[in-house]
Amino acid sequence: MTESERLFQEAVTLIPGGVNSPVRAFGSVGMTPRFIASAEGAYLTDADGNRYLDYVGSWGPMILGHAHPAVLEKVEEACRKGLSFGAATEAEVDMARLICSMVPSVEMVRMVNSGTEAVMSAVRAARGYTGRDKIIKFEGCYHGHSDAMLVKAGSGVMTAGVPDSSGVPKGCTQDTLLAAYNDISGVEKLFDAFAGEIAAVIIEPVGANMGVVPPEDGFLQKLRRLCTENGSVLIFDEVITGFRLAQAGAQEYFGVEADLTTYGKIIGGGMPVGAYGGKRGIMEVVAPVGSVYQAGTLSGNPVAMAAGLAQLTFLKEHPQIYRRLEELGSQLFGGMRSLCEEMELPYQVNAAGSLGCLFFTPGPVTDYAGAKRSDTKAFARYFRHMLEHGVYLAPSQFEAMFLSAAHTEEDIRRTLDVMRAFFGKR
Ligand code: HOZ
Repeated sequence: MTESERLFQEAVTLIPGGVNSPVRAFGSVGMTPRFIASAEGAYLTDADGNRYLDYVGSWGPMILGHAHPAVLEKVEEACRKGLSFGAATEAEVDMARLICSMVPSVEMVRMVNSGTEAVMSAVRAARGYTGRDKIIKFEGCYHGHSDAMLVKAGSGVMTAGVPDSSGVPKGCTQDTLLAAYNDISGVEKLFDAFAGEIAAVIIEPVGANMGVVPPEDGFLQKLRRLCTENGSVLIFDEVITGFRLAQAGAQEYFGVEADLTTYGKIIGGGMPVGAYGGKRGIMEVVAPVGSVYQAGTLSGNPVAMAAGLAQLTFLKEHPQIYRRLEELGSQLFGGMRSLCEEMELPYQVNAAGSLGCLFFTPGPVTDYAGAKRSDTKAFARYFRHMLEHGVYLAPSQFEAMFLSAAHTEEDIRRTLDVMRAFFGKR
């Protein structure tokens, strides 16, 4: 028995499913998880000493690679000064200034501890600001696990085959209206049917929790227009795309501004952090200025701020990283497309910059229904082959591959060779 197997055997007796977040259980690929002992650059090492080329990157935040010296140094420095004060610190002001300087639509920002918390709070702020209750979300978009968002959510909810979680009272989701990703006419119909009632539209500007589903040309722009015309708040959930597709995330990449933006792990450089921010007029509804309550002892935690400040400062000072990530993305995802053509595989490679995925389905994937048509058994076989050959992918068809600045051309060549070997032997 391997050390990972031994740990998992004990874990399932102590932790539900043996993991602290469902996708990590490897359930949808019919395996048991590898327990990770350490990571550096683009590589992970498991509890048995196996090394893997990592395309998860802690689900996005390790954009500079694991254990980046610039981040580690600042974290170590901060730890020596105390781990939590539950009081205001200079680092929080620095962090807010930095985020506002990098994202034009963010004029004020509030730190929280996760993407889930950021979304929950942003939706509350939008409702408080507009005095309306209803929100529109898109099928297959994942916005964390707060009650109102667990309706046809992506990510682990999708692989678990439970589009609506139990334990969520109907009352909590009755104001969550659903639309299909990339279907603007569906959104228009909701705006007509619920005129004057919609507080916000929330979207992952690139769907990255139903596999990767980019917005079609003009889709985000049309949402922007609909929100403006109807006095509704446009919320971009940039937990995945923020500071990844560009400094100002998807808003810069696609040239559309949100009213509120939510961030997660990437702004903590790997530490547990989230934030929501946006137009001053909206953010001023948040307590203690306004009447929308939201709070937290660990919000703006000094160690987390140190990590986030180091990572975001590095990104700001090295804008060429974004060109590099685009190049790596074209090499990997372009290479995967060429492989599909060359080997006559009827599969789809969807990508946006350094995010992408392979869908095991012949038709284009533009929404949740299309993503669900993917052959998840074929994905599981592919996943197993990649893992056995040292390439660590997200253990689910409905997650993204994440590139980092630490990946190299050689890493990508090797990844494509491992893929080619899998498809060659089918
Ligand atoms: N919600 C994450 C994937 N989209 C999974 C997080 C984790 O397991 O760490």
